Amino acid sequence: MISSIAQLEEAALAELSAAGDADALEQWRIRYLGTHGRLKEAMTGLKDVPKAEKPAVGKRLNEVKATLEQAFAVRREAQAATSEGGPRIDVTEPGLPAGLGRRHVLSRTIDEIVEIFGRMGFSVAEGPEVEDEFHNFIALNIPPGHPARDPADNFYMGGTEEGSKLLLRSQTSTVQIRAMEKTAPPLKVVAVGRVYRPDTHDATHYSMFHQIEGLYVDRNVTMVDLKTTLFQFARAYFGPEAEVRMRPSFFPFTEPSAEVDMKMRIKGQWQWVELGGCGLVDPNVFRAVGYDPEEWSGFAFGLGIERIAMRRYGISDIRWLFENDARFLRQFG
Ligand code: FA5
Repeated sequence: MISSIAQLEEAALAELSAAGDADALEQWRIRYLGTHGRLKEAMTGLKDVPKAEKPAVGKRLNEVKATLEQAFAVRREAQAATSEGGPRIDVTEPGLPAGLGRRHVLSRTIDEIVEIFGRMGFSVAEGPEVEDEFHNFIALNIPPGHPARDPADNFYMGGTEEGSKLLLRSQTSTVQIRAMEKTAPPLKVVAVGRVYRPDTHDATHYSMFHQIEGLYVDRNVTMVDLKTTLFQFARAYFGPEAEVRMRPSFFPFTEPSAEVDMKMRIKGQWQWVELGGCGLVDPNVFRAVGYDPEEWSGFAFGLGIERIAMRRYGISDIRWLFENDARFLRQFG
């Protein structure tokens, strides 16, 4: 029995290497490994083998089965790769051009803006997107009970006790506090990042957007310094005819405060566009970080990056910036 198994194995392997195409391989499989194939036949014959020999013969049959199955798998794979029937791979054919990605129009805008402020002497500061109430509110002169802390206007994330709640930051002004905690005055930084507000999505509002924050602290800083800085930025970014206008406004962390508009050309027409807020740092903010408000003064501003990118690149709906439709994004390469 053992010797006839060896013969079976030998014959099977010889025939396998002679099988020249997919059809012949399949025929071979049916002949040897099929439900009524020769191997199955031999296994059925096991019941007639004397009891003492059964274990050895059974073991041998199993080995042959494994060998044949493996040899078949190898042959079939090789055959599929080279034969006409299988997938044809011509390694000499030129490949398809690899689709190169490109930077997102918002990332580009951020780089351009940071570059301009970098040339004006601002270094880059950072802070976390998940903030505590101290940095998002208290240090920014927004006390408990202030409407800006309303749960309907913020994404609170946890903590129940007043004063120890966490939230997704609603403005990059939090980074003013983080920067001043870390560095003694004077200080000149910009911070760019995501902020979150439960605003209803429309053409100009999204629940996650980006701001650029600027903070300059030194002796005798005035509104003139603030306006000059914003003006220089506007000219560098929107062109030599761009203009800046400030309208009186209110923010808890600046006094006086103003809305910033920039005049830019949109589809050939000069228009005033509101981009953000600004003002002189409120003395209470300095006290919260241990700066002496008698000695130090400063300005701060916060601009919406999407609004800037939309104006600059003629994008009329903010939602397109976040839908990741490649046909839209490809236009800004
Ligand atoms: C602020 O967030 C202040 N922190 C700005 C500031 C900084 C004032 C420093 C003084 C000193 P405001 O909530 O107005 O301000 O938002 C600033 C800008 O963010 C807006 O002018 C707008 O350009 C942008 N913005 C606000 N909400 C959205 C929104 N839902 N989607 C897209 N952009 C928005």
